[in-house]
Amino acid sequence: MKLYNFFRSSAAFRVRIALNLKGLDYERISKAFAKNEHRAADYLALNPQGLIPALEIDGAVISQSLAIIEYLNDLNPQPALLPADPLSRAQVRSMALAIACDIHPLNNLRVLNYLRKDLAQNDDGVNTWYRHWVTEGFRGLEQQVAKHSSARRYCFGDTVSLADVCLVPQMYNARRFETDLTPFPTLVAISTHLESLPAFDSARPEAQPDAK
Ligand SMILES: N[C@@H](CCC(=O)N[C@@H](CS)C(=O)NCC(=O)O)C(=O)O
Repeated sequence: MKLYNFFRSSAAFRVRIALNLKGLDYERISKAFAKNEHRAADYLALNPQGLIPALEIDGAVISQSLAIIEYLNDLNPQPALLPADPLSRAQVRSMALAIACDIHPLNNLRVLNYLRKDLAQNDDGVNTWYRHWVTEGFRGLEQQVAKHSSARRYCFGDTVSLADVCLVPQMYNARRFETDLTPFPTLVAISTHLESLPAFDSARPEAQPDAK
């Protein structure tokens, strides 16, 4: 398996966590954003969406981190990243998608670059935008997770799930942009616990070979 990866990519961070949880070996192929390597013709030929990550596996290429993780989960069922019963599955996906569809895309690099370059926003404007959308998304998620977490160790129940895999990278980015996290004690407690687990710790950006 080859993971088209960049240490800074939080969507790739999700996939790295899932690969670690499943104990799977993979080759990392770094695509540096600063050099626009994710927009180069060779990568676009593999992933026309031009975003990181993509996984090459058995001659196929899969883009979109959640599609990759669900595929890995189908092939390697343990530990299960989605619960068995349909309602619980939907609730875990609801949390994961609140991050992956409602927070992350608004704060992606290309969005921040557009704000900065095309709409002439300075750092202050860009950072305010970033924090606004994390805060907005975390507000609902905090309540959702508080309802479903058993002991503030995992987002749903008392086992690791797709929601946890999405939470930690988003929390990492929220901290990087100095978002005030005091309104989100449940999310902070869960993320702190998860970050102590080896599968999460070794997936963090600073632990990647291409981190500068
Ligand atoms: N929904 C996609 C998002 C992928 C994505 O936006 N990746 C970011 C890095 S986290 C990226 O490639 N950004 C490059 C850019 O914005 O130019 C997924 O979950 O894989």
